[in-house]
Amino acid sequence: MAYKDHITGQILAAHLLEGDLVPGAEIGIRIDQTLTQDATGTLVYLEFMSLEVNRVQTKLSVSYVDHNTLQTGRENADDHLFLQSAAARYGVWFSRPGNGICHQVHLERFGAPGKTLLGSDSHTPTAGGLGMLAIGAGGMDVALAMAGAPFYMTVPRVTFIRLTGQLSPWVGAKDVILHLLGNLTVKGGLGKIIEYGGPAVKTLTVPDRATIANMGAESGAWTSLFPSDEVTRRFLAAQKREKDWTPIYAREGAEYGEVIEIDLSTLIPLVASPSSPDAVRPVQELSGKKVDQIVIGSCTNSSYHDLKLSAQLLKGKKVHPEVSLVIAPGSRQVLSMLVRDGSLAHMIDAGARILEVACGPCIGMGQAPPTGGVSVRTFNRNFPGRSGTPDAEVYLAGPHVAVAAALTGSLVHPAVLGHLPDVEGPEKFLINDSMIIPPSANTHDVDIRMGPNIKPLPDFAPMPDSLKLKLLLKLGDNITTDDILPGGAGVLPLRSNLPAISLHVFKLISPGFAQKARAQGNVAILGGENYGQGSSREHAALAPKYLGVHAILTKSFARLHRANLINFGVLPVLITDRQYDQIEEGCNIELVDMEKAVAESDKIIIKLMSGDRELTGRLDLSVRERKILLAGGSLNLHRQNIKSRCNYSGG
Ligand code: MIC
Ligand code: SF4
Repeated sequence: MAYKDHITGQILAAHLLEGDLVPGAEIGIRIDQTLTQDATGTLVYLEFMSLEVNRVQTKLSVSYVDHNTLQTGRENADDHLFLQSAAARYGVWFSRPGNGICHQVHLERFGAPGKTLLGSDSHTPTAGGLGMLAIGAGGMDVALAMAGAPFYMTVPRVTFIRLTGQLSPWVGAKDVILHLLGNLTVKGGLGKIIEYGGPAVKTLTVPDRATIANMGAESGAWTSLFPSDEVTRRFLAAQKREKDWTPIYAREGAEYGEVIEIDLSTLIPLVASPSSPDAVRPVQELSGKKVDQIVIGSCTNSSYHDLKLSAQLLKGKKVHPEVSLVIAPGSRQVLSMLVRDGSLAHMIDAGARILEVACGPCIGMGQAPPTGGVSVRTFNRNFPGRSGTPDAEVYLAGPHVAVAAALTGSLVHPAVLGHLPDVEGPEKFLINDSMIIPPSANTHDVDIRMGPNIKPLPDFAPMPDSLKLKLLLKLGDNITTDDILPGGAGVLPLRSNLPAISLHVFKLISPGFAQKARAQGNVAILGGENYGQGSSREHAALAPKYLGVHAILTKSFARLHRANLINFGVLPVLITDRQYDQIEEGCNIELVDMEKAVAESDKIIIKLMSGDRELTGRLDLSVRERKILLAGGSLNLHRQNIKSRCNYSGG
């Protein structure tokens, strides 16, 4: 069957546990590896604990600490101890704070071609640069995979990106993915896997491929995949992991849903302008625009190659006096190598401010730009407010453009820098895994340490027969999870404390929402296209649910957020453009015979109380999803399953 000929099909077929490989059908696949990061990980481990499984069932599970590393109070430090002790208790590898960003470290030390990886972070697809099927998911789905359950997904359509030509000087991998995002937009990848091939793939290094796969997440795609070839083998060998290499190519005659050709020679330096990763423009069109801040780092562009290149471009020069240049290397391996080869000295001498290896400014953990400031970042997201400064203008770019802006004080074509240094990948990376604690064989007597900020998971009731709801918010298209529940140094430390974090729901776009929802009790939200794009944070579903949000009515959902809503028993209802226009903010609605509709129908009656009109919403749900919703969420369903198992064995 043709679906098995592309790389996607080959890996899915080798991991298929349930269902058929027919695009659009639901399948369950075996997960080989999982990764969690601290900001989503505390919930994952609380969820895993409630599954009552003694030890992770995957081949490898890693818990990283990279997001909440700013310790302005005890909360983050307490969470780190919780995560470290939970890892020790359940047989999970633990990457200590200071070891690096999960995706960068996973690429360096654990990722392997042909395997499956499920991560509680939307940029898990970074490992697709190695030919690994790497998918971002909500924490509950990762906890279940750790417990040995299949991961359920709809069989994606596969888009083939055929790369030809060769990148010109001053153009990098970031420009490839920005170019693609400009065409696809932030919803163009929904329901798809983006697979790369063609004669130019071999000209891209694994870190280049990882940059492209990383930011493919911004298109809404399930993931992105590169072949595993000689370049992959060399990268793994340089990481002393050649044994993990296996070749993977699409077979002759593989059929794709769509083919897009990109001639790399035609690409030019690009930026994504405020405030969406698909608002892509040639940097030259913005030439002369003054900038206040440059940040180089994040899981998109913080590899050794990108930072060595930045250092070479900065060497012997000075940062523009009106610009703050901030650099956060992606991992301790990267930083250590930059120290040894002298790159760090070039950065410091040029005036760069060096941060610890972590997500840092990418998730608003420090380095907010000044009021109305212009910041150029080598990151993957520039959603409004994400930088910590609501009116800042954030541009996304690759390291060439970022360094050129840091030195000249303006957005310019990086060729103004004159000489382009030749930066080759190292023959060997520096290997030192001392900050990664391996799991031990005997884990039973490990105590799990829970600080006072870590609150238990809530109990939710099963789905009621019908529900009367106040439609508290009417929103537009492409609402992000940062809009729903912002990041930043003030909010992130509350990720383990649902009552406290729920007070921040929608605070940037509708101040006072939390209080109003609480007072109201039963609430619905109306959205446009692509509701919930962005992060995997299940808090963006769980915290609204905690406040009483029981249904989201919208034209379409982002894949990850939709799964999180279902996992927490929030009903996703699809509506048409016309229906969207007919529903007003503040109105009262009734979801008539909701329980019956979820059990057996693809439709649900939405009664508009004023004017007594009825609309018919659409329920696009699998049998499995219906069961979860009826139980009041995934946790309830699994608790019920555990109970019936115990009753059975007890009886
Ligand atoms: C992000 O880049 O938005 C994050 C922060 O890494 C999130 C995860 C989170 O919210 O903790 C993601 O991408 O999933
Ligand atoms: Fe961290 Fe930013 Fe990457 Fe998210 S996108 S994992 S916050 S570096």
